[in-house]
Amino acid sequence: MTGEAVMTGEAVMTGGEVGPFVLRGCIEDWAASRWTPDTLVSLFGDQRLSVRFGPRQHDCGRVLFEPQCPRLDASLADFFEWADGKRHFGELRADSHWGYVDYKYLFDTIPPDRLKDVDWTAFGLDADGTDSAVWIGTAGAYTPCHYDTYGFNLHAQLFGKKRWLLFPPSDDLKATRIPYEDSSVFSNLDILSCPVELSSTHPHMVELEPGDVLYVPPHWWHFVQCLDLSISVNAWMPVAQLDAQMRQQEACTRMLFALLCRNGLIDQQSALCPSETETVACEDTLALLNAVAADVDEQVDDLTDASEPPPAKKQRQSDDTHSAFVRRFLNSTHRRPVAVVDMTSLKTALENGPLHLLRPSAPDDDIVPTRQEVTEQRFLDCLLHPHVMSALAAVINRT
Ligand SMILES: O=C(O)CCC(=O)C(=O)O
Repeated sequence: MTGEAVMTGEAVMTGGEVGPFVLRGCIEDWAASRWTPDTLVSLFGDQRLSVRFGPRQHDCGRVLFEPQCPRLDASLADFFEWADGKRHFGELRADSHWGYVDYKYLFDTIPPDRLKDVDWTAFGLDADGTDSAVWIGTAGAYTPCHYDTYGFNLHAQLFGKKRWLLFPPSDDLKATRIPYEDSSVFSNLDILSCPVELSSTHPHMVELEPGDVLYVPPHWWHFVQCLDLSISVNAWMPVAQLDAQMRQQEACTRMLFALLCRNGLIDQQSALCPSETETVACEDTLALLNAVAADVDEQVDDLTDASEPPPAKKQRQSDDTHSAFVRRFLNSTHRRPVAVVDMTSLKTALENGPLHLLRPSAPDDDIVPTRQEVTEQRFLDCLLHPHVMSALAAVINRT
């Protein structure tokens, strides 16, 4: 896909026709491109960071969501010593577990004068380390499959390698809102075991190497895994119109979630993601629902009709960081599209490690997807499904 012809309407908004791509050779000027574990130890000092752990043997069929992982606080120096097998954290040993210092905002963790080590201006974005999160993981560490509700994402690999599996928003990856987070929607599929449900999806796979920057279009599902000791940073950048709509749908989800918790149908403590630090209360959420409705009123409703935008709409589109970014790199020689991968190659890649996959004893060759029984959990997943929230928001906007 080339040229400006496609850069209108929903394709611009969602990255739909463009798909994920890697930019190579664009961060050589970043001081952060020379970051090593030693650099990070000196930047982070003695502060203690929450580390997430998981087993190096994976039980196929079971998604290990973040709230189910053991966590403990450690300094980065202790974490890297643990990764080298020079110390243990109780039962947690580097030969049986992976460890992940995940999703840490740089403005919270490194000295302010070093935030400029990360510099997104070369990408046409007004952002540096202040807007970025860092991810430091040992081989096998992963983030379960999810999509981000807001914005588009740039993820820069600084040290080691990371494998990304991406799926377009139109693929049905069995969304669940439990664990609940305002900014991510998780998949109920255990991607590591390459379940049969993936045969009707469109997996795109790439292994990022130091210096690579991955563009993740809005709402693309992703499963991300460190292949060896890995350091990366990312920034989520806004997509104005889409984000306003999503804020409303997220407020609807939050309201329903709060109602279900209040009535004892969901246990809030075990259902919340670690990033949700506050209790979700109906009263606060109603206020939020009203505040975001005002935002949506200000945005253009119809994302599809952009072939001849009226002047006001044109102005808003040219202001949009996302369309500017995609236009800038569409024909760039630095750009490498991320390719679709067939099921056999996907399965082989996942079986080659870094985790040891424990499959149930029955061979899975003749497994065909069966209609899922409607359990209480599944009913809740359906009730809170993003499609339902989108319909609910549309009804609210009409009334
Ligand atoms: O690197 C990871 O483990 C997850 C990153 C991620 O989900 C993101 O950048 O949106």
